[in-house]
Amino acid sequence: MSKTIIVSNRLPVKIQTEDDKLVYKPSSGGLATGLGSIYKEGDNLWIGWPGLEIKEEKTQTEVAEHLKEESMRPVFLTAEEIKDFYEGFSNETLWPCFHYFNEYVVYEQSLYEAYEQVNTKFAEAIIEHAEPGDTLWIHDYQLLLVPQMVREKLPKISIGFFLHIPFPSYEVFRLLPWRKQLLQGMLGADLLGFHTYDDMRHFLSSVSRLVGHSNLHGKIQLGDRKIIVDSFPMGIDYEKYANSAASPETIRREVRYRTHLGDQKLILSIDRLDYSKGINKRLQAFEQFLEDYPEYHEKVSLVMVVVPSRDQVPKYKRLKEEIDELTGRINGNFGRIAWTPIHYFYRSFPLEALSAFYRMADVALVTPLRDGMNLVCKEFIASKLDKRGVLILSEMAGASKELSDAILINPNDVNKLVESLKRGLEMPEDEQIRHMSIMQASLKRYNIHHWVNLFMDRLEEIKLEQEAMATLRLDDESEKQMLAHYHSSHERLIFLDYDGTLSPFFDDPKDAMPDKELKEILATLGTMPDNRVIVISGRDRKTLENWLGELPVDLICEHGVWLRQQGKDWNTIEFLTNNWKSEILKVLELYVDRTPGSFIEEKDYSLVWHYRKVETGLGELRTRELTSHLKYITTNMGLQVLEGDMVLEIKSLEVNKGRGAQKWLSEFDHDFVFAVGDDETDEDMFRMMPDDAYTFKVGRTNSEAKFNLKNHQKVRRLLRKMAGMPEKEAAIQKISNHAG
Ligand code: GDG
Repeated sequence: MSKTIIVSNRLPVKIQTEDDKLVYKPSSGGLATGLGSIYKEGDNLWIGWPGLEIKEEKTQTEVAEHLKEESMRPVFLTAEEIKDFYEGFSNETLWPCFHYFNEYVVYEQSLYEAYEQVNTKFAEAIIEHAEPGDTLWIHDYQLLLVPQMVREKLPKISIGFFLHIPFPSYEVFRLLPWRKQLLQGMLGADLLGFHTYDDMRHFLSSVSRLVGHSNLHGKIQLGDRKIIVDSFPMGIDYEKYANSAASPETIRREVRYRTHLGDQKLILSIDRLDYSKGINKRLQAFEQFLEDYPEYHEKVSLVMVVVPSRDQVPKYKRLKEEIDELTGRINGNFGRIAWTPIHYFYRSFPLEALSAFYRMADVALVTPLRDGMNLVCKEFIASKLDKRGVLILSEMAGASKELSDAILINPNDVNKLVESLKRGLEMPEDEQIRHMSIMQASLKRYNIHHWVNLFMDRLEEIKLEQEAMATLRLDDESEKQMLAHYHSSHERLIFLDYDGTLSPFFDDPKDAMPDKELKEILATLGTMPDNRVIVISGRDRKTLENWLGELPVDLICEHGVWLRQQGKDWNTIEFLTNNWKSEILKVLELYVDRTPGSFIEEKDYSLVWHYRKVETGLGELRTRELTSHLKYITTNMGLQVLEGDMVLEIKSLEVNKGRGAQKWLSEFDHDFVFAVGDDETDEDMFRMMPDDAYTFKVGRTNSEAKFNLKNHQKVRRLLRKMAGMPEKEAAIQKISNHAG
């Protein structure tokens, strides 16, 4: 039976040494809770690092045995790997870069090599446990290379990947020397999930600019694999926090804390120690608040929990010192015997203590400078059983996209923060309840289980879609049948599109002239007595005549404006006019002026706007503008606007490849019809073909054609077979054997 394997840097377990013995505690993190329902089922597994260095092989075996019972498979890391892969490349290169702290990024090749090595280790562990048909869900920035590493060994396996931290803008991501490798690593997945639409947009833009894969509505076609990129805002285990807020232990704690704090209003701040969380700015704002509003002295306190994290890293050590200093200064300057402005805790608390803080807080101050999502603000909302309380939330946290009922602030704007604090502390209760109810309803619905289900369902959908596409591929059996039909027939019509079908695309369309192999194929195929080969293209007739005029093929140019049978003169469709051209030309020239790299091609009966050489993104933007502009002005002109591969073509409605092909189909008897093409304009040709025709779409987009061929090389391979020519590799081999 197929299984699901979760992979993350850390396993959902805490292992500690107590009295020389290992003690295992389940992790209570959001991810562990959300995925708990999955990895414990059936044969499912969770693969990851157990969170501490274990040197002795005997202990490793013992740990592995213990974790096996819990459906976990450990990947052990050496002290050096922990230092270079985890503390180094993950936390000193990727973390600051992805959180826009460029000045903190360490660029060091040796750290990247350690990252690659540990990612290989994870990939090997996956390969050891995975079987065809399994589903993998890989998590976070420590494992960006793993999807592709697994894909190479298990090409068919279903892989989902989720990034828990922000994906930075292209302008920032491009600074990394290993940017291409990282993207290619991620692209090994079938589904790539991010917290927000912005993260996904940034990722898609980097993929397009750095590795050259464009996307259509978040779908990237990579060879014959379609990848989906989407946003899945992560939720929390709502019930867990709501229940904990109501538990007797939480209430007992609240009563205890209240006795010490008095009836002051409370502002709450909870974070892991990290420069991305904006703790300093928050303290500055609180300091200014106390300066600006002395009437709040002794009336309000800040409860600040900072959970120790990465404090071996120098930057984090410094940050801790700064926080200590600032807190000391504020308490020193403003404190009174009976009032401590900031209650500062540098440690972690049990869940019930957190819940008590959440319950007691009048205002939660969640002001990260950058945060993938931020779960603390969601937990605060879920804990507010009486719906009283105000959330002040940074726009830079992914959660702000969902929680528009919070007071949203820019964490760098200290004045605004101070003002928001005052507003929050003074917000009327009915307004608090109104906002809180809306946010609670949303978080209840989009909880962690919803998030897990949504992601897994989407991954399954993609796999099904990929399988459906795979059935279109010309398999050996269908190819054999087609060739048998071909050999037994005597009146064959073979329609071949040119660009993208017989020849690859070039930046300059003039460079796509036929090479030696193509000429040989067309000559051989065209000379066979039972064949009539027709090259049917959007190209102008001069070019096609120059390139293919000497070969034994018929030509249909400009999508059917010009037609020529071998040995005869050019023919054209009657009643075609060109009097629309000057008006459209003016519009196109306007767009060329505004779009460096674009140019106009004038054909006898059509105009083409090319944007292959235009800056990525700008070309697509201009095409959308131009298309709607042209569609508007051509409404009553009998013209059509066609989008091709990096081109926009305007021509008479009377002209299309289907009509061109129709002339051959009606004029010549046929017992075998073959048609191949790659773009939208070829669809007209496919539609015109008889039912028993063999129609092929080059590339993997939806089509009227029956089969797919991957690229122009696959087209040539098939045509060589029809022409009875040896396979290309075999031909080369033969020549070299002969020469030898
Ligand atoms: C990364 C992304 C994204 C905190 N103090 C205590 C404690 N916590 C728990 C909170 C919360 C978790 O830690 C912190 O989660 P965040 O989401 O706020 O931040 P990161 O750890 O940076 O997480 C982040 C997240 O991944 C998920 O995708 O939201 O943007 O950076 O659950 O409750 N828990 C306990 N004691 C504490 O003292 N027990």
